[in-house]
Amino acid sequence: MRRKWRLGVISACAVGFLASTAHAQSPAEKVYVPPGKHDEFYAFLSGGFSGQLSVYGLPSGRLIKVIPVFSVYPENGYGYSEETKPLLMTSHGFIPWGDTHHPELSQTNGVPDGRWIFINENNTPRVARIDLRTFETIEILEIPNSGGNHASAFVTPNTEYITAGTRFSVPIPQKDVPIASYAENFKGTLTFIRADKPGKMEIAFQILVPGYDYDLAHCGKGPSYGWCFYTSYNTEQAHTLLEINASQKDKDYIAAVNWKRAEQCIAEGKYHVMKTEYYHNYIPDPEGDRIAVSEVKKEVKVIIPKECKGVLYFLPTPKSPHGVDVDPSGEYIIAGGKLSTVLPIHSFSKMIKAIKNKDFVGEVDGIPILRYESISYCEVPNPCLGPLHTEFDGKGYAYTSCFITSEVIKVDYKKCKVVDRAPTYYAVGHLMIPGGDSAKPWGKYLLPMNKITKDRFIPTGPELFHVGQLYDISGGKMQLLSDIAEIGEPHYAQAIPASLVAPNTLKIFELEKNDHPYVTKSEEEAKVVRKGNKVHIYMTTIRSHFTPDNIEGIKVGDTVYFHVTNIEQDWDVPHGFAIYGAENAELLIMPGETKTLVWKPKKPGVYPFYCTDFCSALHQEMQGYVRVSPKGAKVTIKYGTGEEMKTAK
Ligand code: K7E
Ligand code: CUA
Repeated sequence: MRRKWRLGVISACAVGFLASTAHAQSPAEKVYVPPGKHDEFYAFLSGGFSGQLSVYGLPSGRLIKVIPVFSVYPENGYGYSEETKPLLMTSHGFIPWGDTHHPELSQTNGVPDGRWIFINENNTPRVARIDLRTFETIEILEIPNSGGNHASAFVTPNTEYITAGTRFSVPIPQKDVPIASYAENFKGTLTFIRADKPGKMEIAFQILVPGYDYDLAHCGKGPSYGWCFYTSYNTEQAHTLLEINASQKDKDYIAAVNWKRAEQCIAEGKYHVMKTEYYHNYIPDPEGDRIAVSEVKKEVKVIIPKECKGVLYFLPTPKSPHGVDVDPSGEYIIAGGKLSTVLPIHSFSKMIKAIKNKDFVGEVDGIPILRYESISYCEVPNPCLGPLHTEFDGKGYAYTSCFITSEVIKVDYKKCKVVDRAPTYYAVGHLMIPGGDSAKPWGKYLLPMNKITKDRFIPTGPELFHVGQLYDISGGKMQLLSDIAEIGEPHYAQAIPASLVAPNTLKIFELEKNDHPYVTKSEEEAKVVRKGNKVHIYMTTIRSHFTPDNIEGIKVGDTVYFHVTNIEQDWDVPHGFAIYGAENAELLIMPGETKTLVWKPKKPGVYPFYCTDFCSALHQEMQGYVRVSPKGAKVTIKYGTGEEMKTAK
């Protein structure tokens, strides 16, 4: 804007010069965010096998946060503190690790709204909600009757639901059967989870589907509002050597679910209640006591498609499709095809017409299979090899990643032709455009995330960070701007203008609102309480000391709970807490919050503890001692800071 205005007041000769430099702005200028300036977008990249979610600024590519979700995180005590441990509970016990694939921002009217971001866990099927006021995980729901929760966590346009699909079919309900009985015993489920209220995630229903692998999903919008689409592969139902046995058929299916119809069937009682067990973990009061709780759920509602006509159709799709992506208008459904040489595009309106006309070529378990020719909008000719995933720029173009040929293609999808292509280095998986799977993409940038890094960074031994590559897509041709080092293996990502998130972020937790049962709101209230062999230490931190910082009377055999309240009320002043020999992690306590670390000292002695976060010029002085006496010793509890020791009552 500013540049244009300037053009009006300078000479014609300079106009030509300026205009051309404006167009030729170098990649370095396009990604340079000067010190002290902020990025335009938040980008959220899944961590893959790191189990976390990484937050980057775009266009700079600066890593600005790692949000622990499904893996413990010693850096801040996530999964180690008593307050956060319940988040990682499952029907298989406490699980310290997960595999995250697909983050998805909450939406209002099909547009990301910056309230929450959801992400799936593939290995022990779960979904999580991250609050974007605090950038922390506040809720995790386990998904029963599932194996490999991959087609997840995609949202419907008003975050009515997030959806989930089984990558690995399993016996449902689980039972001890020969693996070779796959075809008769194994099934998949497509799950709809109520997600519009924090702390209230709930499985609304599951749809029982044939035993295929359900890979990816996206939900419809606009005219296709009320529908979600899932790719499947292994319709051959192989249970061994899938690389050959699951690649026999020319076409697999996209499962098209009418979730409005499913809601009717639930209302009409056309479902089964299945006994099962799964965990719902959440923080009921994220600005109060901030303590996570676990609830065990015992049943789910299951819809069987042949008993709920119209809930599910199969769309034949070539060949072992991977991604399924719905364009901003909601009409075009683009599938990947890992082994396909064309890029198939289905038409939603043609699908509806085919359903009306009963234009079926067969059925499986009462699920009609639509005629491919009747639903196909077109097949983009000569796209590339191994098309996987597609995002949209909102200007009529689709960008598809091609794994085998390591490139991104730009497709004018209404005209069904490739208009640009750019190499990626190397073996690209997902790609991401800000808002690129929503009804109103912001466009501007494209971030393909590659599986192989090779020569992009100075070597770091056998393992290299994955590389994401930022492209400018505002012009006619894609322009590579920069390489970004990624944590773990990002699969999918999301991005949103910072202006939709930053103003809502919290700077502190108000000490006033902290109603943790072991909160200590002032140094005067600090104390040590023994209850049998459990010792509760009510401790405060403030620059630059702990209260109490000397504690005696602990004995071998005790379980010691350090309940540490950070009584600071300033932004960005956490204190850390670590004690010698503790078998867990540190605590990193935000202003106004209480966190609890459990310690079981094993040997008599005097144990130092200290603040781990360099919080002031006197941070190195922020330390203390705990005296541990032998089991049965007659040492009484005493504690204090800088004064006479108090005695516990
Ligand atoms: Cu293609 Cu898990 Cu979405 Cu990896 S998935 S790339
Ligand atoms: Cu508190 Cu360092």
